[in-house]
Amino acid sequence: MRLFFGLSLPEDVRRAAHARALALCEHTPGRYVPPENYHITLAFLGDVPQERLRDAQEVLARCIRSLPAPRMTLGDTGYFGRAQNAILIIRVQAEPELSGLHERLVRELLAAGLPADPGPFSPHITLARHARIGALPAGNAPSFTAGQAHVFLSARDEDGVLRYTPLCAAAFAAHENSP
Ligand code: 3AM
Repeated sequence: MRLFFGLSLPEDVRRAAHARALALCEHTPGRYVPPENYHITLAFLGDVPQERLRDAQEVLARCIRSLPAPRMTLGDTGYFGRAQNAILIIRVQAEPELSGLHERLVRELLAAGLPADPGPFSPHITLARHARIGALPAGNAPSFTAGQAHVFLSARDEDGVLRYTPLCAAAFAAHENSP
């Protein structure tokens, strides 16, 4: 199974990201991602035997349970790759602790004998693939706090569309001021 660790988005942030995608698609054609797939990748594992899913989940839970939930802000719209065939993204501004978390996840995955792509780490939300970049207007820039992290399964559905399914969740440490 093809796995990665990621943060799911609060519903209002998912809506803000989708509104940006809708505003962009006229000038930047591409293969737009279903909004249910929006997430922030923390670490990419790749192919993992099913019997090791629990070990992966334990690495995630161990690495985040003593961390306060990270604060983030939706940043500029941008892209990876070539402007004619790009991955269209929203950059996510986060505290440096998020890069530290990525590095720790990679270290602990490798120590557990699980695969991990070492990076580089660049927090983002993917809006479209195979995009031809045109005007990139600014959009809403809400700040938000991550809720939970998940082990996601990446698999194509029967129509060949890539779907990301959260398999298990892990919680950040409760904040002192939280209810
Ligand atoms: O949908 P996005 O792009 O946000 O970018 C990849 C994708 O997130 C990311 O993991 C998610 C699921 O594929 N990723 C990071 N390193 C990767 C790699 N080596 C990778 N995906 C594939 N191969």
